[in-house]
Amino acid sequence: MNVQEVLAKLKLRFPHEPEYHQAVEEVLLSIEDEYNKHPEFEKYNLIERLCIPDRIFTFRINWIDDKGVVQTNMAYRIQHSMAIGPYKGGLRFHPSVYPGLLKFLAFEQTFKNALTTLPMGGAKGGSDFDPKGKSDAEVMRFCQAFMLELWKQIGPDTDVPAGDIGVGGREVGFLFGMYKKLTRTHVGVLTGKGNEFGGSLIRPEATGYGTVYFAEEMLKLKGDSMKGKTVAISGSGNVAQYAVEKCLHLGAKPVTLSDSSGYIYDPAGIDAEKLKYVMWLKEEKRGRISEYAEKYGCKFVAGARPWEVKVDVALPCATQNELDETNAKTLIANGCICIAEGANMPSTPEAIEVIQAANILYAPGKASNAGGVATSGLEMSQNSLKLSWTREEVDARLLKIMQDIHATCVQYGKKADGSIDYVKGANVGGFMKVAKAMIAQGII
Ligand code: NDP
Ligand code: 2IT
Repeated sequence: MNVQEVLAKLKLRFPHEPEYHQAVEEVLLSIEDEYNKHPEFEKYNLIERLCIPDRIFTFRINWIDDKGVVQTNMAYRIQHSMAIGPYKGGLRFHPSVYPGLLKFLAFEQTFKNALTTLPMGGAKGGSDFDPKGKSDAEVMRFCQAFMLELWKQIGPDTDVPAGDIGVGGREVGFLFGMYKKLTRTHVGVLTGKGNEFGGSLIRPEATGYGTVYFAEEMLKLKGDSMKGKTVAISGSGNVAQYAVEKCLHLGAKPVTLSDSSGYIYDPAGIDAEKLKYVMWLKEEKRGRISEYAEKYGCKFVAGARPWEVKVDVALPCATQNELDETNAKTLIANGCICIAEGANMPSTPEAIEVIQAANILYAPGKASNAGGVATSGLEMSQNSLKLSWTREEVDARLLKIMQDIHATCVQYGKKADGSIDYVKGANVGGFMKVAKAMIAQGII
């Protein structure tokens, strides 16, 4: 494989999709050496087959807002790879959603899911619908209209969506309700469901908890731990909230949170009481993080990201490309020793270069945020078994999976000086599993 040739061809074939090109380039560059050791991979044209999704569904959605106006949105489901299990991945509702964004996410998901040790393929979907400022009734009507189109393409053994940005428990509930009404089956077709109707305990916590478990594993290998560390966290949604909670469990001190308007800096630390307020603010009131600064009398920096604060550990948990080269340089100059991504592709390629050159601990999202989809996999297992496990059981399995992913990264990413290239480790580890499965199943 010649990475630049593959990329050039892909860009020509699928122009104007910068996030997709970025995700593919990162993976190809880090698997190149390993790939070229296996002539059979080239013989089966694995790279091209693995970069391009199996299929993409595109559909228009109409729904009626509270004023009686008929609204139109675009929606998509990208089924990327079914090599190792049913298509699996979240749904994103955000105005920035377009096929290129979802293609990057579905591509990443395929390798991430392979790393979890569970049998799940890769997918992603969503819509340019903006849930901000919408009433519960509007969100419900939108979700129902979305499922009215999607239901034929998904199923518990075919494709199992879940949440992502703008899609949480409320939306999954509405989507599940409509699927059930249309098919008259009560099956595990979505994950992140309510506990009363087949959801798994710990699924809401899993991505944030898993990210911090992964950071702890990286630090442990260096004889260190999260205990006593000051932590910058971006975002204030599902992943960020539970990253804060796990930091507190492990004795670390989270000091920042953010949203698309700016970040709060609370040098005293975001404790359990303040976290409870954040959960209420974001999940019930659906307010802005600046209200935290007003309530607790701390700093709110409008239009900025939290990477300028002096911390030991950084956990980007908001969105793609939210940590750039300048941010990376500032974090390192301020003594940051560990970055674990809760979000998908939050660091730009230039930032990753700076971070890796500094040789600090750095985990890419497909390794460190895999706890969310892994616990979705555990939800699927429980649905198939028609039983539910306790919090303790699911949490113990989540921890074990994060430790196993860490071990895979160490296996494939160990450098001559003994340090670990977690980007290479995660990409090669995920790729090898999918590649072997594809070869075994023939040209399909
Ligand atoms: P939520 O919708 O719960 O929260 C998203 C947070 O990120 C909000 O604080 C939001 O602020 C902020 N944000 C979103 N877009 C932007 C933007 N363009 N610029 C600045 N801030 C932004 O989503 P999640 O917490 O579920 O997801 C966060 C990240 O984690 C995403 O990258 C997602 O793909 C990834 N992830 C999620 C998993 C899950 O299980 N939920 C699993 C694995 C990864 P605002 O409200 O102002 O938009
Ligand atoms: O990016 C992700 O891994 C998710 N949004 C979770 C997907 C899932 O199916 O649980």
